Amino acid sequence: MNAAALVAPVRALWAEDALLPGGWAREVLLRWDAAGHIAQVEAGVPAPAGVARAAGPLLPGMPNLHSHAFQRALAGLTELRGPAPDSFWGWRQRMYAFANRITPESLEAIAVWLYLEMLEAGYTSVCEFHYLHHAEGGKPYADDATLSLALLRAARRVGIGMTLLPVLYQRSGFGAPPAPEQARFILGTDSLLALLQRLAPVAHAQGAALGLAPHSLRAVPPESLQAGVAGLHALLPQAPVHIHMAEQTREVQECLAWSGLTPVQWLLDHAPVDARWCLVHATHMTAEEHAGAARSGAVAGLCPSTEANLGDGIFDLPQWLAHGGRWGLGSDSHICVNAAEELMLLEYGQRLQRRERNVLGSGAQPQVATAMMLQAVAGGAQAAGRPIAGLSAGQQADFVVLDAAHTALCGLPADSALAGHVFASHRSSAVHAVWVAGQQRVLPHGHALRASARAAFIRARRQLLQA
Ligand code: NGQ
Ligand code: ZN
Repeated sequence: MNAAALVAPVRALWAEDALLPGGWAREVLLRWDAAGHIAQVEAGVPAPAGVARAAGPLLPGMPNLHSHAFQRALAGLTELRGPAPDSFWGWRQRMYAFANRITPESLEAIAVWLYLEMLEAGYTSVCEFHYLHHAEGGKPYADDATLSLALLRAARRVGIGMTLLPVLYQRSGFGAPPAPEQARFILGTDSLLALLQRLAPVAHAQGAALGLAPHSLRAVPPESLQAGVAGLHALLPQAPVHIHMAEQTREVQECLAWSGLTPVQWLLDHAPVDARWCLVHATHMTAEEHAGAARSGAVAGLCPSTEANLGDGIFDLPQWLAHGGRWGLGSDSHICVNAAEELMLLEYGQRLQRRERNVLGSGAQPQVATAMMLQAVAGGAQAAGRPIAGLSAGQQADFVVLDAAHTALCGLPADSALAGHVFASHRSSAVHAVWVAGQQRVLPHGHALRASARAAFIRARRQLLQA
């Protein structure tokens, strides 16, 4: 054996329990290649000498399918009531005021910290729904890619996977011109396609994917939606398309008044919706819309903590699943950055509404946390347009090791340990270690950049609040 072979990294991990796409398996050996892709997953093998043993159950990394990174620095600043009842629309005004102060430097500092928090909480990739294109006041930067590049750089610095979705935004409401506070978001369809072309080599070099996000039917006129999606798929045939849908009942009413159709129905009738699409917050749908949208193959993007925080309503996930619908998780406004907590909230919303228990379990997978995690990973990977669909050969080696010694998990069989992690471990995370593309990014004491990233985030937020 030569010296190089002796120091070659061991690209393997053995776990007593691992959550594979088909369910829990015992004594699992995971091997990956130099590019960070899983080469082999073998169950029922004794721990080989020289291979590290996981400190607890091995889980697939969770894709985060919906993020507006800058909003992390707004968390905590909008939880106060005025004289009138507050709503999503009041929050949005505060959010706009905050968005209009963001600089390239503050955006990068916020995103670095946010993505680090995501990694520490079990998310291994993020779809960034990015609509801040211009400088303060709406003045274009010399390069339209300035803030997009800041986000890609942030992802690369902390080692999280990314799908960057530059946003098409052209209207303040159905048929209405943009408002002054939206000036930073406005980009012509051709400029957006040029931006994607400009970003393609940078994204490719770091293993990131690109897609397009028509912001919403409110914000994008039909001809731009059509041209944007066609242009995207001419450039990148498999690229994902994400859009905000039917989050608030008011927008459903406005869409009806504008077109005679509810938003999801309008989209299904006017756009080539298929498995490349992700419908974010398709909260308010009729029975026909559930059936039609699920049949299209599109992923439903669910953001339980943000949807609760903004008073949106509760997505009817059992109805969606009954039609074979796929779904994934987003942390959206980042009022909560914790994959386990989102799963808990998702199930609890269903329980509270139906006055039942264990709503998202099934005959095939009675363990609710296990069922939710497998579905969210599969749907999240589809929405991301990246090979991150869990622990199987060919997928990226993105995984999370739980701490078997955490009090909420200790002594439990693996499927119950995952339930302990999802329902009972909060504010003292049971995440022990996190790997992305075969590289360990989170150690038992956190991410290597934790102290500096935290300090930079706090500094950036302080400056934004003084601005
Ligand atoms: C956003 N967020 O783009 O950040 C939106 C609010 C809007 C959520 N929908 C703005 N949660 O929808 O017009
Ligand atoms: Zn959103």
